[in-house]
Order: sequence, then structure tokens, then C-alpha cells
Amino acid sequence: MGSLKSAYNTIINSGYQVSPEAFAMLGELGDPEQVVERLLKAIEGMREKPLIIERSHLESLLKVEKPSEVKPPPLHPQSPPIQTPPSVVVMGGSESHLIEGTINNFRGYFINRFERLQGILRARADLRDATSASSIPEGNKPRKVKVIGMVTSKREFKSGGAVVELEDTQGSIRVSFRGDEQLKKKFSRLLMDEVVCVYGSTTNGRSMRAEDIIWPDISPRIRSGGPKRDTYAVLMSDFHIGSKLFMKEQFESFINWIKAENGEGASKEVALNTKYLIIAGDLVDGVGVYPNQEEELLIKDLNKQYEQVAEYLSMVPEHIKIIIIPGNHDACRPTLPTPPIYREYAEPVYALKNVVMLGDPAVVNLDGVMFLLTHGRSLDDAIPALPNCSFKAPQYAMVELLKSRHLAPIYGEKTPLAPEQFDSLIIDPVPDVFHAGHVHVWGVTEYRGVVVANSGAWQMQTNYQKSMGIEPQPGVVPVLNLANFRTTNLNFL
Ligand code: D5M
Ligand code: FE
Ligand code: ZN
Repeated sequence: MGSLKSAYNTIINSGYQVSPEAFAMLGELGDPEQVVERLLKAIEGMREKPLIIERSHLESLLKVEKPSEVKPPPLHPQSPPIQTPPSVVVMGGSESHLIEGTINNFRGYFINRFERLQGILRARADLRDATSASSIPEGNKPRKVKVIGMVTSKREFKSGGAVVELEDTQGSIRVSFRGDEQLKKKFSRLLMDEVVCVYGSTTNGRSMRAEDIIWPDISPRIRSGGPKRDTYAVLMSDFHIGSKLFMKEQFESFINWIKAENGEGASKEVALNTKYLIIAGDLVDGVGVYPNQEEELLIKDLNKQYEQVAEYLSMVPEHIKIIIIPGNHDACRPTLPTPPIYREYAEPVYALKNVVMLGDPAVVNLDGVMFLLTHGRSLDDAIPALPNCSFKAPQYAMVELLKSRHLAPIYGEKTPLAPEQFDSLIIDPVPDVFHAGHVHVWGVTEYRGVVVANSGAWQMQTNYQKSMGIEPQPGVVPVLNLANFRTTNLNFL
């Protein structure tokens, strides 16, 4: 079974996704690792590389003519939970794991989160000798320790001191913070339920005094690959089609731009060399998403909202690949990770030949550039919890998520998480580009060689946003040149 897991990781680390059918087929093979190696070599030689490894790719490699001759996938009662395929799996409407044994499922989910993030921390040269929270060797002499654990409580006292509980799968340690400003800053950056390493001193092994916090973080990216000539990816999200506040006129001028019919000079050049349009969720405004939404809906039927989406997307030149993930306003499962938008609501979008529907999160390899896509719901929880972060510049909160190596560290607030036994919200591998939306404010930065972009919106301020003090900045589109990683912003206001 280990070899299936490693075969799966090899595919993901190469930037491809695996369809559930292909995954099942890999599980039936004697030596999936060797097959995946051959497959990736074969794909390397292809001019148009796929985003998703499908069963057909495996079949043509193995020359299996009739899928019906392949045995149905066996049941693996003892198989490790880590085999759960990624979020490309399209699941039905009612997910059984939401109903059965919830507590155990969440325990399994957090164990997976802890262990994999612990692995990422331990891979750092300076943390090889770290222990986890409950396994500090006993003793009664003061000594220095590096302790890895999940933050399960965080308290600050009027006296200026602070205490954090760090937990592993077996137990916990109480960590106290006192003293210098630098350390206080690090304490206030700690997010609940994230996994970190604390350096400090202990006498009894059950409590310690912190001197430093080390986050999993990312190592500086050295980019390789990417296309030789200018090739653009247009980063978008949050159309909110169906809302009265959808900016029809500006959006239509975007559509005209991407058709390369208007615009001139440099801007037209960009349109002509655009190969990918990425939409990070909230294509429609949906129905029943927030109180009294009906009053702000122009199209009150969800299917009709997607019909309108499809009508617009059908105007995008067919050579441009459109990659779509769901947002919290879309017709999809409400929890993260989120399978793709339900086909029954978005059939006309699915019918477009150049559209690829993926889940949230999704990792895609576009001309050798690895993108991590997520809608960005967890920013609602992370931004208020992070010092120096605000809804006015969401890209910096996204950088903090990269440091946490998790797309939704905080559990139990506004971002609902599904207790899948493989935590696909862990950021691994590290992408070249991290793209989210949701906040309705565009912003781009770079962190350790990773392009971090939030793609704004196409909806003016709703009453709900007004009541929350949210000031959107719609109508601006970040565009990335995959050849040199430069970004530009197109303004359609
Ligand atoms: O989110 C649009 C914007 O509104 C984004 O900045 C998040 C914010 N928002 C949405 N829901 C909430 C809640 N429940 N609390 C705080 N802020 C929120 P959209 O997903 O398009 O509605
Ligand atoms: Fe939105
Ligand atoms: Zn949203």
C-alpha cells in the first residue's frame, strides 16, 4: 500500500491531479510507482500536457483496451486513510462521512494534520532533534528543548504573560511566554490549531518557557521550467453573477478585452497571449447565502445564474483554458475541501470544451508552473486573528498561510472543515503561484519566490458587506506572465 501512496505523491508533487477513476485503477496495479514513473515520462513528451491524470492516460500507457475487463477496485478495510484521493473527486450531494462517527473522524483528521506538518517541520535541518509535545524525555534538570505541537489553547494575562497549550497525539505541554517584545509578537501571530515548533527551556518536561517559535514556512523557491515565450494566466474570482450588484458593464468590457477585439498595444498583446483563465470561486451569487439576499438578486434561480456564467464564458476564445473552483456562493458542498461545483446546477458550464472544473483546493500545473488555487474562505478567520493583516490587503494574510503551511488552520470558526482522513488543506507541495479570492479586494505580492495573488471581484458593495464594514475593490484583474513571473493589473472600471 505504501507504494500506492508514494505513487500518488509523485503525481501530486509533479503538479498533476488524479481523477478518482485513475486513482482506483492505480490501486489495482502491482507496481503503481513504476507505472507512474513511466506515465510522467510519457506526459513530459506531450505537447499539450493534461491538468488531470485520467484513467484513459493509464489505459493508453498500459494498452488496456476495455475498461470493463479491469477488476472492480477491491475494498481495503485496513488501507491507510492517506489514500483518499484529492479534491478532484466529485462526490454526490450527501457525503456519508458527514453523518458517521464524527468525533473519530475529526480525531483522524487532526492526527493527519499534526503528523504531516510535524514531518514538514522536522525536515528542516535545525529541527531534526525536535521532540513532540508529550515525548520530552523525563528529568529534573533545566534543559533546552524544541517541541512540536498543535496550538489547542492560547491565553494572555493582564500581567503581560501568556500561555499556550501545545498538543500532540498522546498528550500536551504548557508553554509560557514572558519577556521580550520580539517573542510577544510571535505569540500574537500564533493561530489556533496550527502546528509549530517552540524552542525554550523545561525542567520537568510537562511545562516549558518559550524563547522562540518556528513555523513550518517555505524555503525560498528557485523556479525552473515555465514557458520560453510570453504566456499569460488571467487570475479572477467572485463574479457573483445573478446579483443586482454584479458589474455587468465592466465585466463585459473584460470579455471584450479577452476576445482581443478591443484594447490596443500592450494590453492587446497580453490578451492575444493569454492561455489560461483561472476563476477561484463565487462564479454566481447563489441563493440563500446570506440574510435577505433575495432583495439583491437579479436572477433568483441558481441554474439560470450558471446559464448566464456559461453564456459569458462561451465568449472566451476556445484556445484559452478556463479553470474553475467553487466558492462559498457556488452550488457545492459547504465544507472544505470542496469537490467541484455540482454538475446538475452548472451543466452549461460543464458543457464548454475549454472548461476544467476542479475542487477547492486544487493544484494545477500550467506550462510547468505550479498553481495552488483556493477560494479563500478561511481568510475570514485568519485575517482578524493575524496582527498586521487586514481585509484591505488580503495577500499578506495569504503569505501567513504559506508560513503556516495550511489553507485553513483555524477550526471551529467561520470556515467549515470536512473531517477527511487526509488533510488536503496542508500546503504541500509548495506552489509557484498561490491564488485566492473571496475578500473582494485584489492584491499581489511575492513571498520567497512564490507569487501570492488575490483576484478581487465583480460585485459592488452589498448591504451585508456595508453592515460588516467591508469595502470591495472590484474590476481589477491580476495577470501573470508564466515566462517571467511578472504580474500586471488590468483595470476595467
Ligand atoms: O465574501 C465577500 C466578502 O465578505 C469577503 O471580504 C468576506 C466577507 N464576508 C463574507 N461572509 C462573511 C462573514 N460571515 N463574516 C465576515 N465577513 C464575511 P463573499 O463570500 O463573496 O460573500
Ligand atoms: Fe465572493
Ligand atoms: Zn466568497
